[in-house]
Amino acid sequence: MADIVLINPRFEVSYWGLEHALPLMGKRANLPVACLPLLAALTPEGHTITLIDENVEAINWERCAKADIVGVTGMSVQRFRMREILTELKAQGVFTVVGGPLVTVQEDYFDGVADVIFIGEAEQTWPQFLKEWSQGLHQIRYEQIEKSDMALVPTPRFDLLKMQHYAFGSLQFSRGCPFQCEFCDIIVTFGRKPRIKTSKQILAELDAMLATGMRIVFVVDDNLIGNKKAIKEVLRDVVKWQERNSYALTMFTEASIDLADDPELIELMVDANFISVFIGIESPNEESLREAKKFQNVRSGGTLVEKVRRVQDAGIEVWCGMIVGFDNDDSSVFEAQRQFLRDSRIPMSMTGMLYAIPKTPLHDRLAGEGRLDLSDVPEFGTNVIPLKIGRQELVDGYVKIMTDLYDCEPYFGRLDDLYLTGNLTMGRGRARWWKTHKLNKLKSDAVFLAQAFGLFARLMKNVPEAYLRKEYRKRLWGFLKKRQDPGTLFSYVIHMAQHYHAHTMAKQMSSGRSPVYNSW
Ligand code: B12
Ligand code: SF4
Repeated sequence: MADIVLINPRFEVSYWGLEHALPLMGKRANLPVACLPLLAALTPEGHTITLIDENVEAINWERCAKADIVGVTGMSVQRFRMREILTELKAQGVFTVVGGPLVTVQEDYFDGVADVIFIGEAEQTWPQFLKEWSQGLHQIRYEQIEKSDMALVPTPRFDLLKMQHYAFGSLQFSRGCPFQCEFCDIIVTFGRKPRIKTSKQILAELDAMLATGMRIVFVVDDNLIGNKKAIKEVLRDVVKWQERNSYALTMFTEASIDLADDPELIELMVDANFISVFIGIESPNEESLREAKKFQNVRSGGTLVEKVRRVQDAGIEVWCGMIVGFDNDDSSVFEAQRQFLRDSRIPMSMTGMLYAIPKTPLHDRLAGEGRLDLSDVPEFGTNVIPLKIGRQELVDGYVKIMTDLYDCEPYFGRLDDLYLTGNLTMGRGRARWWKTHKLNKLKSDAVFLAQAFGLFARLMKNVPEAYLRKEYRKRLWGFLKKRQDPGTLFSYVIHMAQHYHAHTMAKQMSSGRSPVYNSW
């Protein structure tokens, strides 16, 4: 039987990492990576398992040295640290394994630094490896060919995480996405057939999450609505669960834009207490969307702005991913992107330069055209050599967009347009239920108020720049004059912390104090 340690390495700065905001929020990481507690749950009884998230605690090398197996996970923004950790462990003679999103698309990156690599999902291969390892018969490479049956995925071992250090929790309902975006590695790894857990499993996970004390949860699905019929069934059960548990969990997730075409689905998400959704919009340039095979974004049923507004009007805030540097993008793309985000009232946009992830159709195409920069740290921030814009112009335009988007005036302009002029009303399902459960409402309002003012006080104490503190005070006052709902207030103050992160990141990039961080 093995003594196992699993490590999630330190992240580099990224848009969603919130690294600049986390200390202000009193947290060490945004959320726990979902694979660690899941791999622990997939580990057969008899083995011992310890989870280390380097984002919340330092690696205990002595502990690792005593382990029989040390596993490392990671995505692109952890690649240097992944290699460092594996190299250090190897030097100590530790038996190491590596898996996760990065090694799955770039296995040669780990040549010689790990004893065993795992490609793709590991619901079958992880227990298989442990069995073979116990018999001294393990292989050096495991690739799960069949996609995991989600109905068999166990409840993750949230109890092994130090949950108090995370801003949010993470849960997974489904995997896969039916679309075919050319740049996307998710469908390469998880396939285009959405697979979903049963309601029973999902409710058990909600119970387990509740038991950790975490109240805001990211549902880490690639596309929550990949199978609309199936997710509607699950959401009906989640709504009942929320009612039984006094709407204890607030959720946000990722979905495709066709959500806007299905009012019943939006309503169910609202009733289940989803308050925000991340949508890959990528570009207002239709030619670029077609080029990227993002056909769902150019379907009839209204413009992209109208679709975003439909989701917002129902009470779900939209966050988005945007990309510059498609073959059909010329110099006008930067202003078009700014204009689109203004019109659609999206405060939080992860804008990035197109990146060709290995194993994707985009990577194959550009390799064939000789348009890939193969360096591990491309000089211009992306490995794509653009067609209609120069490389320097692309990176300058990207940094300028980020700076403009997260300047105070444009950012709070979009936010206030949505929250104050647009009167975004999140949590309508919860509000309906509270009408007949007034005591629960009072309790919940008190918690939201305490959290909102607690976070605001932290911002006032810890944000070093006086001009930002002044701006945040002005904006809070502007908000309170128009709206007093405690839940929305808390969300508004969270947006200040998110602003601090993105604003700082953009400023550091534009002044050359940090490298250019792309979205990959
Ligand atoms: C939810 C999500 C997020 C969330 C949560 C991130 C987090 N910290 O957990 C948010 C929105 C915050 C986010 C942010 C980012 N993300 Co993200 N995210 C995802 C998404 C959609 C799901 C990840 C997930 O939780 N899956 C569920 C778990 C259970 O699956 P899994 O980790 O793959 O684990 C399975 C296997 O891989 C395997 N496995 C994993 N590790 C190991 C280790 C061992 C030893 C073994 C044996 C097996 C194994 O076993 C598991 C069970 O089958 C993925 C897409 C995807 N499907 O991978 C992108 C993805 C991982 N994100 C990505 C990126 C780039 C980012 C950002 C850098 C973007 C940015 N610029 O801000 C940031 C990083 C922020 C950070 N510091 O956390 C990329 C990574 C690219 C790559 N191939 O490396 C992905 C693949 C999306 C994409 N194509 O762009 N992300
Ligand atoms: S919609 Fe998102 S997850 Fe689905 S294929 Fe496109 S980029 Fe990938």
